[in-house]
Order: sequence, then structure tokens, then C-alpha cells
Amino acid sequence: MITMKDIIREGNPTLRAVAKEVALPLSDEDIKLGEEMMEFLHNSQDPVKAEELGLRGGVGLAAPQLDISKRIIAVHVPNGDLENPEPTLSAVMYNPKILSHSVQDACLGEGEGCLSVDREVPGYVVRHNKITLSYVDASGVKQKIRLKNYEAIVVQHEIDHLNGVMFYDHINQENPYALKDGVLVIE
Ligand code: FHF
Ligand code: ZN
Repeated sequence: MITMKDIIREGNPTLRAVAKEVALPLSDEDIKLGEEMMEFLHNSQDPVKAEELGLRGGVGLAAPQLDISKRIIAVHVPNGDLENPEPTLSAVMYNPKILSHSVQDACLGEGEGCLSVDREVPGYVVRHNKITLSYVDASGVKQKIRLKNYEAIVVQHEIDHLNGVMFYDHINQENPYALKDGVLVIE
């Protein structure tokens, strides 16, 4: 089971490396890793399990955060309604690739954090508002989807980890809350 002790923190060079594509067909090892990454996200969002295991709540996880430099991400985005467990997006993605993106940018009004960053970094993390994404799913099937708003932001945070990019690399150094005209702020 993945816990916080498996997650590497900033300063570890793996977080700044470009991860390697996963070989197809998917190996049993890569399938198992994806399943464990998704289990971590589930546990981290379960108040009882998160408390027991000392997990920070997470909506995404990238293999490099486990010191595994492979292009594998897991995302599990809850819909906000505590009564309804149906997530808006839940997938393990192998070799995810942004095929195209909107001209419009967006950022989270609350800024971003990271399981690999043990400090608050204030500021807007400006990203694409919409992305068209291809990836290989856990069954080995190639998928192509469009995402917008929060789901698109989460996936971009995860793909950044595959490219050695940290969320604060996108924050304006002079004024962390400066925004160009037209950037959508997601509350
Ligand atoms: C998180 N947590 O998941 C953050 C961190 C925008 O690479 O967002 O570092 F648990 C992955 C509902 C809403 C339930 C929010 C992408 C952030 C990715 C993980 N928590 C949440 C929730 C959360 C990072 N990460 C603050 C840990
Ligand atoms: Zn992160």
C-alpha cells in the first residue's frame, strides 16, 4: 500500500526529470502500479482511512512522485457532493499526451498544492482551461478525451510531474496574483 513515506519531496532530482514512456502492451508491473496509485487516492479521500494512515487528501498522483520515472498518472476527482460518491473523473492514464488546448487559460482561485511540497506556495497557477488528451487506459486501450475546468487543471498538474515541472514554476514571480485579461478563475 502506498502511504506518505513513499512520496518523494522537492529537492529529489526525480521530480525534475523527464519520465520515460511506458512500453505497450502494459506490463503486469505497470498495471499493478496504476492500481496502487488509484488506491492511494481513494484512501486519501476517505476521512477514516486518511486519518489512520496519515494521508494528505489528493486528487492526483504521478509515478515520479513515487521515485518511479515513468509516464503514469492517476486522477480521482470527487464531484463535491458528499452524498454522491460518483467522481467526475477517475482514471489511471499511461503515456498521457495533450494533443491540443484552448487559447483561454484558467487557474484555481485557491492556488495549488502538491503532495511533494511540504509548504504553502501562494499564487495563481495559470494553465490551459481546456485540453484534448490521449492516453492508454488500465485495460491497454487508447483513449481520447476532452477536459475542461478543474479536471483539466488536475491532469495538467500531473502531466507536469512527468516533465519535471512543479506547480510553482507557473506562478508569476513578481506578483503571484497577477492575471492577464481573460483568465478564468475557478472557485
Ligand atoms: C493534490 N490536494 O491532490 C492536492 C494537494 C490541482 O501531483 O487538491 O501533488 F483531496 C499530485 C477535493 C478537492 C478533495 C481537493 C492538482 C493538485 C494535485 C496532488 N485535495 C487536493 C481533495 C483535494 C495534488 N499532487 C494539496 C495535496
Ligand atoms: Zn503534485
